[in-house]
Amino acid sequence: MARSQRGSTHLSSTINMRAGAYSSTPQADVLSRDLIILEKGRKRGMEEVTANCHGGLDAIGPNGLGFSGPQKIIIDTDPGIDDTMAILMAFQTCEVEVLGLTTIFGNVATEDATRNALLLCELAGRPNIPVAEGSFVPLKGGKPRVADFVHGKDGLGNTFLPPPKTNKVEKSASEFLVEKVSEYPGEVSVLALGPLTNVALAIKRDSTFASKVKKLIVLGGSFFALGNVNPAAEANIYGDPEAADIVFTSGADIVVVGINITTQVKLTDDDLLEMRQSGGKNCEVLGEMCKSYRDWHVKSDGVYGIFPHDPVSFVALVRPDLFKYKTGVVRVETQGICAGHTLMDQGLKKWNSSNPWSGYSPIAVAWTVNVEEVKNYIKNVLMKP
Ligand SMILES: [Ca+2]
Repeated sequence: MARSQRGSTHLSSTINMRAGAYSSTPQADVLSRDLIILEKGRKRGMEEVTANCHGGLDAIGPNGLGFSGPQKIIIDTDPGIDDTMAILMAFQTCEVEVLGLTTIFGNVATEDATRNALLLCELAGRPNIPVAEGSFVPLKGGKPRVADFVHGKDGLGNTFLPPPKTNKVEKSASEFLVEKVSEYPGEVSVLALGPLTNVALAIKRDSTFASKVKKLIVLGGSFFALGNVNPAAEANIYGDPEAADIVFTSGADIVVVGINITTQVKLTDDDLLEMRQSGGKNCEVLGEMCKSYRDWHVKSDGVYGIFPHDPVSFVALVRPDLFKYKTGVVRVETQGICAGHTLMDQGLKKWNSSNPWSGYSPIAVAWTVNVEEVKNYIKNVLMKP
């Protein structure tokens, strides 16, 4: 299938620059290095990466406990700069085995999310990881909301990396999700980092999906706190409120990490500089991507640094002990000025009559976070050489 050719003129000039034609500027040096890293990633086989992973210190699990084998995950994603960080973390974490990436609109259009997902697999030296493209529109149809004003026109901070050499798989995201979860019932967790359209479509496609998925970690919503699209709504849920409501009421084993949690963890300018200078495998390219993302945080939130939303959610998957949770039924408003608002019944009151929260399975909502430990975890994984 044809991929987007948008920006091809700029891409070719970038590639020339990467070949050393303009290596006199610091940015050109960085981009040259990125190209080399990308080429290395393409050449490096998955076997080598896996061998390194399981033969090294990483064979020690969290808290120094024995490592009993990686947990299988699929990342549903709209990369996206913070998605990029979470995906690279997953590839650099031996406690997880990434079965594939599924793509969705959000930070970019779905087509661009697919291109970026393929690129990130190459960058990580995992060109064989399947990437299944997801829905181009939310469940109710219409043009999706795309946050390119936050993540750059390419979704990767306007770094305009050259196009991937690999291709997406033929299956759609929802087909891929159903297939893998059915192949390993009770073993596959899904880390959902964008609007929940693909997951909702998987639930609609297979009525047993919710019971077969091991755990669904969702980055989305804002619980008893302001949103980031407007006072009522957070971007991922706002992107497809109908899908989110289907997922949250599906009966699956769900953990939701809202921006009331993720915005407590900040990677400051000092953290970003430390990471960039660390020699971490992909820290140079991440540093380049984060420039405009950081500037947007200054403008939007007065934060001199970034909120690592997606990486925090990844930590909730691999180190759930670094969070505390409350359980309750969560519904999503799908209409009106509060469309996309997530509201949890905390169980503080016995209602006199049934209401739209009645009768659904409770889900876990991250309530508190160990800020320092989560931040250190993110930095340590990303700064691995
Ligand atoms: Ca995301």
